[in-house]
Amino acid sequence: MNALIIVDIQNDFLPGGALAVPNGDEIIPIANRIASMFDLVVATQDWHPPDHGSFAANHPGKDIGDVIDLNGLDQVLWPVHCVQSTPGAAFASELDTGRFARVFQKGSDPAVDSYSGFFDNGRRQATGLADYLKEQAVCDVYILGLATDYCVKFTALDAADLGFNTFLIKDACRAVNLHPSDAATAIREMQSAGVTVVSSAKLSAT
Ligand code: VGL
Ligand code: ZN
Repeated sequence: MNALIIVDIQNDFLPGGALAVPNGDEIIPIANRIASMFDLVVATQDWHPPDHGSFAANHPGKDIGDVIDLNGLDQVLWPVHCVQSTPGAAFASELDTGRFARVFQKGSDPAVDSYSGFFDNGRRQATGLADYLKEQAVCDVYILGLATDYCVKFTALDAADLGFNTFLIKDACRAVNLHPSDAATAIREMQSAGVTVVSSAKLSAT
């Protein structure tokens, strides 16, 4: 069994959103086109309470982009984004969600961020995604979404670490690029961890 994991294609990560990923909207037609090629499709959804510790607004005197210690972990501070049940947290309206077998929400604990779709950044709580994929006898996972240098990267690293054959669909991801080289660095890190980089155009053959 193979599975496609669609990471965080939510309004706040699209152009015009609170934490817009440049050109993030360009990946939506690719996700829609390829979803039917997979045995199973799941999605992750960044899902923060208003008092989340990753929001700069919740740390008086701190700015977006600052790095703080949040309960023992380095934390980049972000604009308020993907607040639970707000339009910004909703999946992009153009995204075809009809084949999503399950949605795994993350980032609900105000005390810790959760970039990976599998675990929070402290690896204390699991979202249930790993157990679900194992229950469904998935061996190969293909990952696309937003953002290459955060949630996509950590989801791919955890997938590889959990023993899944892990593929990154590179042209179906976009990066935040706080530093211009972040996307390239993230892709190298994933490759070093055993993740295979593929292109959506070559997928029908898999
Ligand atoms: C993400 C920063 C903060 C992501 C989520 O989806 O990559 N990035 N929250
Ligand atoms: Zn977030």
